[in-house]
Amino acid sequence: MINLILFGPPGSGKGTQAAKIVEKYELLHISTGDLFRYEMGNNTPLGLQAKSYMDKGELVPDEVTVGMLRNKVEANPYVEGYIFDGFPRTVPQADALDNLLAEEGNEVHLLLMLDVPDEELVKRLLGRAKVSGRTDDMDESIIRNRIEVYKNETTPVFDYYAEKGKAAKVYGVGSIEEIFNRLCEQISQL
Ligand code: B4P
Repeated sequence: MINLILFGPPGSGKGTQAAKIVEKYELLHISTGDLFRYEMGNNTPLGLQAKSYMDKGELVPDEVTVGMLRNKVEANPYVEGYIFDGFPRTVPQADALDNLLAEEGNEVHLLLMLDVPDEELVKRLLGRAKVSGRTDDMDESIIRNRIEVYKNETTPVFDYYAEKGKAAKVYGVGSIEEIFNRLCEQISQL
């Protein structure tokens, strides 16, 4: 079993690379962003709650996010491993994930961080807005707030796993295939 976290600022290519990793390693892909968008699309109470945070570029509160993640993991016990995309985004979420996996005698094996400069992130997300219709991608000030939230609230998660010797940084600029190869090189060292 391999359990990976794909980590990085908004627009760093987590969703893009997760799709390729899932195909190669046959892992279950769990993206908290996708789960929230699914709930929003169905106008569920959880979706409406998440929307109020996502539209401003803020994080959805930990208790909401962790509860939803736990449901998804517990509904899929017989898998080759998980790739967590966009989760954990805070240290309490990282603690919750470690505890959840430990209940099954399992653990996170590696966090892979995609390192991309801010200006490239803004360019990519404004580009994605034209096709995705995502409200959180349309306004540059909201994008910049998401990047700030990442720096202030999310980067400590990298240190949390780095202290355990379970984190690697990968340069996230280049072709999708080049970046995928860099990620695979790290995974192959497990
Ligand atoms: P997410 O859905 O996780 O989305 P993201 O960070 O915006 O995007 P990602 O990094 O996956 O980018 P992608 O591959 O699509 O989060 C959205 C929101 O949900 C958060 O702001 C928050 O409110 C909430 N949320 C989610 N998880 C949460 C949690 N755990 N706790 C609290 N709140 C949470 O790539 C972006 C663009 O770049 C695409 O257009 C792509 O085509 C392009 N691209 C990709 N690779 C490229 C490359 N190599 N070169 C050029 N362009 C590239």
